Amino acid sequence: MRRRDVIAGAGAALLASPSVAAESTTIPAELPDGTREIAQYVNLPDKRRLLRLVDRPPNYASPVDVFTDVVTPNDRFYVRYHLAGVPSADDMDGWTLSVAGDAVKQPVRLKMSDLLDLPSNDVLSVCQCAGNRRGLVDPHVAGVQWTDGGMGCAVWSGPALRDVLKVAGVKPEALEVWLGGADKPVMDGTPPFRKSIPMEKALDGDTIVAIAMNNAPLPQLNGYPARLVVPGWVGTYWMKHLTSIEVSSSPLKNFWMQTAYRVPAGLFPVTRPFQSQATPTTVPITELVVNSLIADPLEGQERERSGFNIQGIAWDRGAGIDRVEVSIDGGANWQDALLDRPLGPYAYRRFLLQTELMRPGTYRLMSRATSHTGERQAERFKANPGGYHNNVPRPIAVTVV
Ligand SMILES: Nc1nc2c(c(=O)[nH]1)N[C@H]1C(S)=C(S)[C@@H](COP(=O)(O)O)O[C@H]1N2
Ligand SMILES: [Mo]
Repeated sequence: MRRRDVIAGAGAALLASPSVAAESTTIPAELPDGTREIAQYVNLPDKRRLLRLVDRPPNYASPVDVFTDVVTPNDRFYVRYHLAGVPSADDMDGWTLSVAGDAVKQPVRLKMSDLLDLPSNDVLSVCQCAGNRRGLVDPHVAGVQWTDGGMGCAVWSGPALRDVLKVAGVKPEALEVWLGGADKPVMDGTPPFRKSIPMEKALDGDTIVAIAMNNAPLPQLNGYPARLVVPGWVGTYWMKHLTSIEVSSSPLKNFWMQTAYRVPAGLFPVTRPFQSQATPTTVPITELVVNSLIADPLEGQERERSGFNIQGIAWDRGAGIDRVEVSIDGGANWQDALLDRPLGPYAYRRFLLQTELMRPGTYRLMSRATSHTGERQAERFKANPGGYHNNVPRPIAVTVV
C-alpha cells in the first residue's frame, strides 16, 4: 500500500474523532506595545476565555484552540465593536426592525414575531473581520491588533433578507440596502456605525437576518436579538443589533463606507464588484480572500518525534477549498494535506496531515490553501493602509522532542 492510502484510511477516522487539543494559554508574541499590556484571556457575560485586545469598545479574539472544530461555539466566538455604546439585553426589550427608505413601496416596522413568521434559512458561514491578522503585519498598522482570532464559523438561522424586504416591497430603482444597529457613539463627533450592501448581495438567498446562532439566541455581544449575515463578505457588513434597514436609490455616504474599510482598487480579486461604492482609486473591502490556519499543534507546543497530527481549517469567499498544503520547514517544501468533506461553500473545511518520524528540533509549520477558482494564499502581504486581508501562510513554531 502506498503511504498516501494509509494516510487516507487512518485520516478519515482521525477527522471524525473529537479534537483533544489543549487550550491556548500564551499571549501571541507578535502583539505590539499598547496591546500587549491589556491582552489577557478573560471571561465576559456568556463568553469564556477570549483574548482581550481592546476593552472599550469591546474587542475580544477567539483563542486558536477553538479552530480545531468547524463550528465555533457561541461562548468562544470573537467580539468586535467600533463604538463603546454597546446595548444591554434590557436595551433590546421591545426591539423592532424598521424597513424603509426611498426605494420601498410601503415602510414597515417588524417585530420578532413577524420575523418568526417568515420562512427560516440556515447558513453555515465564516464571519471574519477584515483586519484579522493585522497584528501580524510588519511594520504594524493602526487598528485592532488581531492575530488569528478575529473570526469564527457558526450556523446562522433566520429569514432571508430578501423575504424581509418583500414585506415592504422593493422599487426598481433600489441600489443599496443601508443598515443600522442599536450601538451608539459615546463621544461627540464619532459617526454612528452604519453600513450598506449592494442590491445584488441583499437579494442573494444566503444573506439572512439571523435570529439564532448555533441553534441558540445570538449572544448579546454577537448582536442579540438579530444581525445581518453576509456569507463570503468580511464581518463589517454583518450589522449586529440590527434595528434599521433602508432600501435606497443612492449610495450611503459616511465615514464607515467612504473612508474606513477600503482597499486600493484592483489589489484583491472579487467576483462581483460593489460598483456604487467604488472610486477610480479605492473600493470597499468585500469578499474574503482564501486562507487557512493550523490549530493543532499550538504555537510553542512540544510533539513526539514518532509523528503527530497537524490539523486546522481553510476557508474562502464561497468558491470552496480545493487543496491545502502543509510545510514543516517554514515553506521550503509542501505536502498535500487530507481534506475533510466540505460542509458548505462558506464554512471552514478541516485539513489533516500526519507527520512521519522526525528528528528532534524546532520546526516551522505552515499551511497554504487554494480555492476551487485557483486562488492561493499570498506569498507576501499585499500592503494596504488598513492592514486588511492578511492571508500570508502563518508559521507555527513547534519543538519535536
Ligand atoms: N452594530 C454593530 N455591528 C457590527 C459591528 C459594530 O461595531 N456594531 N462591527 C462589525 C464588524 S467590523 C465585525 S468584524 C463583526 C464582528 O462580529 P462579532 O462581534 O459577532 O464577532 O460585526 C460587525 N457588525
Ligand atoms: Mo471587522
